[in-house]
Amino acid sequence: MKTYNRHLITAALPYANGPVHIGHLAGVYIPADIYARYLRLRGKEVLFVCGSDEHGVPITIKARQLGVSPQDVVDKYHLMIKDAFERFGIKFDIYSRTSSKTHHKTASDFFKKLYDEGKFIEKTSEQYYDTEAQQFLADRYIMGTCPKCSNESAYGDQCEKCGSTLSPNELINPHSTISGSKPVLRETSHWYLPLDQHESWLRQWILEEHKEWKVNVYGQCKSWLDGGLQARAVSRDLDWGVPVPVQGAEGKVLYVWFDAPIGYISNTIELLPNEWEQWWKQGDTKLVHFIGKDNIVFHCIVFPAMLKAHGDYVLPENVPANEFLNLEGDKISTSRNWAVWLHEYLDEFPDKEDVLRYVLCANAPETKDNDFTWKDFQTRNNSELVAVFGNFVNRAVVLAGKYFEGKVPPLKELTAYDEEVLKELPILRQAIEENIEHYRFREALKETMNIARLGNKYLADTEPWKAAKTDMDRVSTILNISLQICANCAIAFDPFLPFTAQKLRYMLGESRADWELLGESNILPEGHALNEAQLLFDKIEDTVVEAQVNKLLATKTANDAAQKPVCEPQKPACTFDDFTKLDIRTATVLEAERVPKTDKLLKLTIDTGIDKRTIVSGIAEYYTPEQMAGKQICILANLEPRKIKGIESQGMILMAKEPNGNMRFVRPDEVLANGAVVN
Ligand code: B3M
Ligand code: ZN
Repeated sequence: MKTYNRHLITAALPYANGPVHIGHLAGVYIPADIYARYLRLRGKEVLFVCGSDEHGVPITIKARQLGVSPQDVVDKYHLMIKDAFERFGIKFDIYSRTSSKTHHKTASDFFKKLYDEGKFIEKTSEQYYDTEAQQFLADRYIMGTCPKCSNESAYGDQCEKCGSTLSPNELINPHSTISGSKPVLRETSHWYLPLDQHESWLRQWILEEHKEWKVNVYGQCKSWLDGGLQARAVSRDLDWGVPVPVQGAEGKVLYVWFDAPIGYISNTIELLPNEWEQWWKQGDTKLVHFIGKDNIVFHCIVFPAMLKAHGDYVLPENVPANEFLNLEGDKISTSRNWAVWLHEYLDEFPDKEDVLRYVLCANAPETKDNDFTWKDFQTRNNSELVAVFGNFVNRAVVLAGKYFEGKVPPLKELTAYDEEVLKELPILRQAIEENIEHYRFREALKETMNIARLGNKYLADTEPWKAAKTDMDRVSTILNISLQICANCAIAFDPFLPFTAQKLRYMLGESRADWELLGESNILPEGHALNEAQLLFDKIEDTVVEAQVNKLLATKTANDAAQKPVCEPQKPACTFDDFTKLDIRTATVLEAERVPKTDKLLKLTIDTGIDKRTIVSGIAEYYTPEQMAGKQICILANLEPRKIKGIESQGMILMAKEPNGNMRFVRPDEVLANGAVVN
């Protein structure tokens, strides 16, 4: 076993384009914080690094939507995220940001070194360009019709209606969301990290040397590696990010996934300008990245390849990525506002940071996606935190107040049961340590809770309130043991529920948690003075969780309303005379052809029963000429002729338009003679 002298812990840098929600917390920040707090308690040298990820296209899109600058967007969310983490007790050693000067310099220097040493390849490709806005378009800036489901608002990288992954050249009628114009393909050159050249050492390093990585992480890496790695572009044509530090690269920035992980390094530099290299470049540093499953490839393959290409840096020892947390059965989504936002929780549930920490850890998506429900939140609070942990501690401290003037009573004679109970403590300690060290935080929390369960059961079994009538020596022993179990809780819960552990230590008259005492049965000396009992948790009523569920239901209703196409309102009234002016009749399409140089128009030759005539109709998006030929339809025959694209159109085809824009022509339910009048 390798010995490590330093533990460098990173948590994924949240995008500063929205606040943090429970999915982020359960997946990344709570486990990372537990791990860091645990190692600190064990006296290890720990550095826990994070910060906002402030580059990338989504931030520029958000800025454009709001009519502000990208800097305004990241300033707002950076502060909001940083503040919420602090209030929630996520104890980073530094929480900085990628728009900082230090980061720009670090990322730029990193790129430059690789560039100078010929570690990139340069390639030219064709990308969509907006000639009006005079800029290249990221995939997200291109919209058009989805080729799979005809959704007219599909993005260049994805259709959010049918979920297909797309590339911009698959879209029908693509247009730029910046100017609305039709984008053109234009050549551009970029730098690529040739991951294929790193494949063989990556295979050895991950697949052979890190078989202990979590199954989901190892499996994802293996399938990437087995699929064969390809060169990845590390620059983009964009005006927001770290400029590419190469002559002639104006208008290009580092790809956000190139600069973001370097943010871990920059933030360390910002905190420890003189010592950062020890943390990143000495082999006795254990580097662990906490991330969500969508970030696995970047942390296990791309970033290690960057570090290796650069040289000198340590590689991650582990990347304990989690799966996703859903909310009330649905995927958490920032854009659909389907989330429990941390800052709102903190405002709405004052002094209940630890309840959320507890529920999210107890239900963390460590091996599979999991679901957060408000009902489960309430149940875990009421029947675990209140009924077990809180109840036990409260009874022990209150009884010590009642019978022993708030002092730890002496231990008299131990029964076999007492000994059995005390023997459990070191076993539980070991189980907690084992689990934390293997990134099994749910299991670790369960074992921690087992200390409280042990105490709660011990009190219920020994019933000191009954013994008080006959045998005060027995009461003294029971309460001594109970208080020692409380003191064990005050240590073991510290990484998980830091606010509660601190409150509990105050009650026990203890100033700090000393992990080395965990498992012992004589933490509190005889005669040690306790403080007043106070409740660690209180019951959460039905009305409170119902209000939260209702808030979500309101979001759902609003989302559904936004999704559902609305029927056009009824037009103002017309008279029967108005109606009879319209000469609507059946007719048959004899021939159909596209009108050259247009996307929407068909030229139709029609038999109206009265004559044969030409009608130009904007239906080419819905019907091909082949589909129209031979079809019986209805026309407005007496519409004044007008010229369309130089062709005289004598009438109009009647079409029915659905609220989503879909159009179909109207015809009788059986074929009739042409010229039959509709009224
Ligand atoms: N901001 C992606 C995410 O939040 C990204 C993580 C960067 S870690 C270097 O999913
Ligand atoms: Zn689609």
